[in-house]
Amino acid sequence: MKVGITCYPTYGGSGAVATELGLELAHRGHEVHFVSYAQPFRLTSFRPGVFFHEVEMMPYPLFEYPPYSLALAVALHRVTLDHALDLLHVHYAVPHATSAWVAREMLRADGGDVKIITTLHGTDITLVGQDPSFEPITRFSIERSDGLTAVSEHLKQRTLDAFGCDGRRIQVVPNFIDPSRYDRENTPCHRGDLVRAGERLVMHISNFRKVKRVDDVVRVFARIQARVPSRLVLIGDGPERATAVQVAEQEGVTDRTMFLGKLESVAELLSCADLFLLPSEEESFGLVALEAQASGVPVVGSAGSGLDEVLEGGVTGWLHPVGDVEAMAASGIRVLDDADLWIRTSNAARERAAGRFAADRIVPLYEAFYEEVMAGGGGRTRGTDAGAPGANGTLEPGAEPGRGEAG
Ligand code: GMT
Repeated sequence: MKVGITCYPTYGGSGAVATELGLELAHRGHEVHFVSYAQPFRLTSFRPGVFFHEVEMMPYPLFEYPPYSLALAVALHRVTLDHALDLLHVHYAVPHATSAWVAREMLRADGGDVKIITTLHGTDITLVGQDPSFEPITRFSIERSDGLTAVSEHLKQRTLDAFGCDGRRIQVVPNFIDPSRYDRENTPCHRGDLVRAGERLVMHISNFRKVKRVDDVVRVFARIQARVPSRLVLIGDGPERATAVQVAEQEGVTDRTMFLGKLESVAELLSCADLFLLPSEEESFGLVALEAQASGVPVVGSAGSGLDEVLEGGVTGWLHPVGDVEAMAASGIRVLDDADLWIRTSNAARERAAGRFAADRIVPLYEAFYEEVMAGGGGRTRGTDAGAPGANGTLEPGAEPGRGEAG
């Protein structure tokens, strides 16, 4: 199949998932064309069957807000025509689903066509997409997609609650990892550069938006390090960094806190972490928590959103109510203090990540969904939608493609 993929190229989960998916698809023989305003941050080297098309924007003094959505629509239209794409798979609804719809309207005006699949990732539904300035067009655009996927049951439900989606079926396809990239034993680790002998390494990775509650990361760490000699390593950057620095000062842990900035290759750092903190307000999935688990790192985070589907509470990590820094710290101290518990949790985390969320199991679910959409399905909810296992729009990881809803 020839697939166009549009995503945000910047540091973040949706761009990471879109890029890894494109690379996996190319590996399986598909031709993949990325279309975005910059090279996605995980698309770093040549891969056969993978192409990147930069969206060109004409600078013009009249534009205080250059119309990127239109330029993207033009690029999607052009790339679809030039490379005879079968489908456009856009990640993050705002504004990508709208640009894809415009591109398809332009194609149809000339007798052409292309299928559109939109993958909902998180704040495109839970935050940005619901803002009154975007809500009607988010609803319109996702309803015009030929297929919709969401990265968790939690996000699917949030989408139905917020947008109703007029009976459209939303296929849940969880995020995935390549287990061989997160091999704790064999990955070179920089532990000696990050902590001293006898200290434990606590880690957080994100784009430091408010939703990530990076201030809580620092508060939880401060309580942990009062009991267990440890250091906090923060990877990423964003608007809440200044707050995190301030809270570290207030809590008296500045000298035990290190900000490493936006690093692309997180596997080698995760492989030397002892604990991962993700106390977000909400996570539709929490890809980074999956990456941490794949690296054998116990995770402590917030309950009540998509993280519940990624972690097995009490087995691969611990989830507590949003903002409950005391409970999160208590779980962190417990697992760092108890070597047997740490080993059990670390092994369980690795097994869960490699067992349920391996690329080999999840990517075929996308391929099956592509086939279904190309065959004209993927849109309306079917009569079988309620009740039967796997008939609620979810393909269980490991389900045989073609046998579940998508078949
Ligand atoms: O929706 C966002 O907040 C942006 C997005 C990103 O690019 O960072 O993150 C979301 O998509 C990821 C990949 O599917 C998920 O793992 C994250 O949980 C999700 N973020 C939120 O829901 C806050």
